[in-house]
Amino acid sequence: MQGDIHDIGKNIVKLLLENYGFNVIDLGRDVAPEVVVDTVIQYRAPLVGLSALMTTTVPAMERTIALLREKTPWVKTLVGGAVLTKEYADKIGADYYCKDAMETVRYALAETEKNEK
Ligand code: B12
Repeated sequence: MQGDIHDIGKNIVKLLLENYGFNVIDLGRDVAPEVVVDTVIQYRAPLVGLSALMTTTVPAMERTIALLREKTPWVKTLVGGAVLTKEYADKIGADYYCKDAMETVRYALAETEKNEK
């Protein structure tokens, strides 16, 4: 998220998703909400993963989700990172919370199956 330079967990999530055949567009770290929205529009992405490791960067996650809801209503938001919980993810309006990389893969596979039906 904007203001957050932690990226080890995000990189692991990306690596595992790619190993399972997903095409991942990695925006790196410290990313403004508008950049996330513009990228989702450009690629018509079906799923966005957002990572926050600090309590101070969770508000930027909430802003990003709100902007995505407004501008790209089709996209599903998936959040993770050490400071998040399922309850907090629900509170900030995320579609799903994953505690680790493998859970992220399972969610992405389930979503793909749903979209193919
Ligand atoms: C490594 C580290 C750093 C490294 C980061 C290197 C890097 N390139 O990422 C460095 C030294 C640079 C760093 C800097 C800072 N850090 Co630091 N850091 C850590 C530390 C020790 C480990 C984080 C980590 O990489 N864990 C390993 C990975 C694999 O786990 P993970 O990130 O949780 O990811 C997993 C899951 O959460 C999940 N996941 C993660 N992202 C996503 C995304 C999605 C979409 C999904 C689905 C899942 C998912 O899957 C991952 C794999 O299983 C944590 C402590 C901790 N226990 O978390 C502190 C910690 C996060 N840091 C902290 C702080 C305060 C800072 C600094 C502000 C310190 C300072 N005063 O300068 C700066 C931050 C500057 C900034 N603007 O961001 C605090 C945050 C406190 C808080 N609650 O807000 C922590 C918790 C330490 C502490 N106890 O105080 N840090």
